[in-house]
Amino acid sequence: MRTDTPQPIRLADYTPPDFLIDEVHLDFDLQPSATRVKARLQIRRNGDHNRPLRLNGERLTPISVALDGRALGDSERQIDAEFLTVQGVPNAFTLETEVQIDPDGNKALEGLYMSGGRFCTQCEAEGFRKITWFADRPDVLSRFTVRVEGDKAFQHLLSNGNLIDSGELPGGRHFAVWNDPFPKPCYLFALVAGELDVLEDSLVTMSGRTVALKIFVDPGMASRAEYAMDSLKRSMKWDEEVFGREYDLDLFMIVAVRDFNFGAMENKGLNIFNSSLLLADQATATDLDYERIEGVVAHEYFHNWTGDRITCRDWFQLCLKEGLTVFRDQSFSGDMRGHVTQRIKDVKMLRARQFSEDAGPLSHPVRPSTYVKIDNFYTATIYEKGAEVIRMLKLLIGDADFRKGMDLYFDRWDGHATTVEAFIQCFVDVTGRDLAPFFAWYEQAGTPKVTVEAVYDEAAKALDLTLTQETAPTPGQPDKQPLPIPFAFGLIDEDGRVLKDTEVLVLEGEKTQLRVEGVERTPVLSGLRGFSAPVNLSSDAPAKDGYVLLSSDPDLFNRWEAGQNLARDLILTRAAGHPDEVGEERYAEAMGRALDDQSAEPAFKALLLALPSEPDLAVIAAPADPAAIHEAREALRARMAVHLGDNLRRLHGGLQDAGEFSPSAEAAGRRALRNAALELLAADPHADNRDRARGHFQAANNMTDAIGGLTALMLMGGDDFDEALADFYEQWKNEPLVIDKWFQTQARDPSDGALGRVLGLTAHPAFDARTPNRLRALVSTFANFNPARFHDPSGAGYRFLADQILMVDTFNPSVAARLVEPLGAWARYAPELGALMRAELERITQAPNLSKNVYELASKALG
Ligand code: B3K
Ligand code: ZN
Repeated sequence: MRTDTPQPIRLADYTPPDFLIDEVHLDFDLQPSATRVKARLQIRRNGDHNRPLRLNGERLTPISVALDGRALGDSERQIDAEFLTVQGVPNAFTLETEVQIDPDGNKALEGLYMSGGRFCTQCEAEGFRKITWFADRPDVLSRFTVRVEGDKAFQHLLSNGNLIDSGELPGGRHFAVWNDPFPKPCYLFALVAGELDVLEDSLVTMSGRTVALKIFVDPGMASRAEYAMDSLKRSMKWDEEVFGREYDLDLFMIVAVRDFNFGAMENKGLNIFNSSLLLADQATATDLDYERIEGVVAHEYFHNWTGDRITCRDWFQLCLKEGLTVFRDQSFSGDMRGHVTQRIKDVKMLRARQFSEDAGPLSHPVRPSTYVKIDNFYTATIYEKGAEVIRMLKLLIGDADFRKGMDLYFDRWDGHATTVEAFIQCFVDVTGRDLAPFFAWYEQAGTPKVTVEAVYDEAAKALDLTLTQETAPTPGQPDKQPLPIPFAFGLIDEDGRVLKDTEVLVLEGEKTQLRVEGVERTPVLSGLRGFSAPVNLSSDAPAKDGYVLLSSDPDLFNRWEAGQNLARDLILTRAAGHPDEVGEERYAEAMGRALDDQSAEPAFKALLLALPSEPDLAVIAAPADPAAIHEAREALRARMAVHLGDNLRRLHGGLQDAGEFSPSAEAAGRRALRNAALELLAADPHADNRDRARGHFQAANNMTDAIGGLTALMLMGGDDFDEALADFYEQWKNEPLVIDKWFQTQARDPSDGALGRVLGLTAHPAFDARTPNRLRALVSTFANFNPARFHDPSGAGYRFLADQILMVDTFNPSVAARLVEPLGAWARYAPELGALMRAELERITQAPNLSKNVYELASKALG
């Protein structure tokens, strides 16, 4: 057990830095287990005080400290596990330090570490302090010059900015010097050294400057970076066209590494990516991989303005860069791939990750006011809900004023570290509106529930709408205030004809009433169109209205939503022991009509066909019985598979692509529908469907179809699946990113024996918990996406997760902490399950030497 309770950090305690560091010169002498780092810092006192200089530093072996050229003796500086402190410093001075670090022994993957024999860094949020002593906080902005020296085996020596010098040295060594002219906080520092292949290209910016673009990857992999390069160029042009933002350096580099704690990192001019979000080709990447690569390349690139040029004053303002940048990447992806399907995918993700977070003990506001470990706050709330807040702002003030406000923000805050208040003030200044009520979206946690009642007055040809909002208490916030909720709605009649085009009604108080005049026929309300606010909508409309919306709503998002709501009700009714067989048939029939609709795109139909996921259903059905939900969902799938069998087989056969592979959204949409049809057919596992799945798997000429086939075989189970798994492994055993998919597929297997298989896989020679991708492929996929087996009544699934958390925590606390959340949902499950989940959380909090990261989440999860 931890003997000290980690102390929270509070937004209210923010004070400006005591010292500023204008210039930083770093000198790296690279050795895998004994790297020397010299730092020369030009420091000045900030404000009128005489406090000592205190710099962050952890896991550093001190070599020397000198002030204005004079070495400091032991009594003149204090060094402890977290700080270097120097008393009585002048108002302006140069501090020179030298430390030694051990990149090879760094398995937490924060600071400077080795991945695949290469040096790389990860400094956000607080990794720079593991490289050298520094004011490791985002509001200290410095100009960096970095000299990197190493053995020539480390062929490329990279850091931020522009290369200003390089050359050979005696003894088989070489060096490079980099200068970044843009002041930046140290969390944006990056260094990479190693043998890499490079894919090169260039782009002429809006003002006519030529920017060199380089993507560095494992030797032999350059062709797999082509899609990322194409995405980068499209992102750069898009940011010019849509936000007027031009790239600022002469060089933009991306490096792909295998060992990375999360997706990617926006270091100035030198983005570092998890290779799973960068490398793609037809044979090894799925369409989902392509889609993510496009989105994440854009995201990290967009950070150049929203994050790098303008950064956060403190880590409480994280959504200032993250929510805004997610909003920007979602807008980009929508422009690239279609706004309806993009919106559906974004909302699915929001519900799956953020709504469930908000419904549990880890619920927190988009801008939290306290944290223990900032690493724990890179959450769906900061990112996804943070993006929703920007989206609502744009809807409320309109596109033109949104753009004006953004322009003002870029103008006013370029080169600074700032706050969410300062951001919102820009929109107040351009619109003259009072956005104080809107600000509550940043400070109040929880998902509002909006209830709508619609009463049609036939005689008066008017519809009376009554909308109420309510947000349940969340930890630390017992009382909730009403929020301004943009509610986009329209009306159609029972034959699907438009009665009223979309209007945005803003719900201000707890209750909002509106009389819509001139409604000629009995209307069907299409509410919360396009998911205009991140809320749960509940209405008393009958199921027949849902069918009207499903077939005819001009708002395609709501068409999809209507299908999801109908399916959800049918599944939950059956899970509660009251199957509505007539309703299920009706649903299957309606889906058949939707599939036949020639005007709808395949990508949209694929989304329509997928039933709400089991985790999403469990959030709604509290207290949830995962086994009952799984069975009920499978029953509906089976009914659809039987009812739509001919239709699905026809689709599956007809959508086969004969031509050359293309990763385009359109081709991906056809593959998505074909694989969705097959996945549904797997719910009716007769010989013909089995043959079809086997044939699909064996004939696959791209990874999307291979995984689609493998998944269908997994759902049908039996020898076919075992054989396919063995073949797949044999074929791909030398491709780590593909083997991750092999682990993922088994982790998702909901069949009875799957838990034993998952437990056994941790002993597989290809399993390595030190590689975050591999760990997540098995453990996180299992805990998050396989509720039927994770919630095994024996508690073995929970025990497995807790064991993995404790084991990983000994070397990589931030990755271990990200595994805690599934256990945190204990209160939403049946009491017997909840008690077993709690017991594992308790076991975790009592473990010796637990990290602050895991302690914070596990103890909060216990409530
Ligand atoms: N800014 C990084 C996330 C850093 C996570 C640190 N624990 C990636 C991104 O959001 O673009
Ligand atoms: Zn980001």
